[in-house]
Amino acid sequence: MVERTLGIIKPDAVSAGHTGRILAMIEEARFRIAGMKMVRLRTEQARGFYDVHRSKPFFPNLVSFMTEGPIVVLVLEHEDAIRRWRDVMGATNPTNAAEGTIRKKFGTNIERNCVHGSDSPETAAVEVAFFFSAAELL
Ligand code: FUP
Repeated sequence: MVERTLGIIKPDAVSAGHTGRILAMIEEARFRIAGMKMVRLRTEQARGFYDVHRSKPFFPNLVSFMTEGPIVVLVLEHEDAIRRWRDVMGATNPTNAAEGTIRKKFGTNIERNCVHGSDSPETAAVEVAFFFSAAELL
């Protein structure tokens, strides 16, 4: 089934100049890019986006990291896109990520792990709508 998922190239990867190489890996994995923009999250937006983690000890660091610079948000389309994008990203902790994954290549640690991906159809729908109107998806 063709699905859409939300991907984010996080501030660490954008500022390090890895955007182009990550986009190349996305295209090599044959995702169709249905939406793409660069934004800088404000604190309240980052808090809202990661609301599910609000009570976690890492939440304040996560919010300050995600607001420290521009991010690239993407809507990626493919059969089984949610799982496929998580496979291409690799494990949350880059240390545990498989060889050849984006997080293995470009992630620094579990907090600065270079990319985000939705984890279910429900969160994908919410996360895509968080950043994109229907008219912005092509
Ligand atoms: P993932 O779906 O792989 O992005 O992982 P999670 O939803 O578990 O975590 C979301 C983000 O919270 C991670 F990308 C980074 C951050 N995080 C931490 O900073 N510390 C942790 O121990 C776990 C997650």
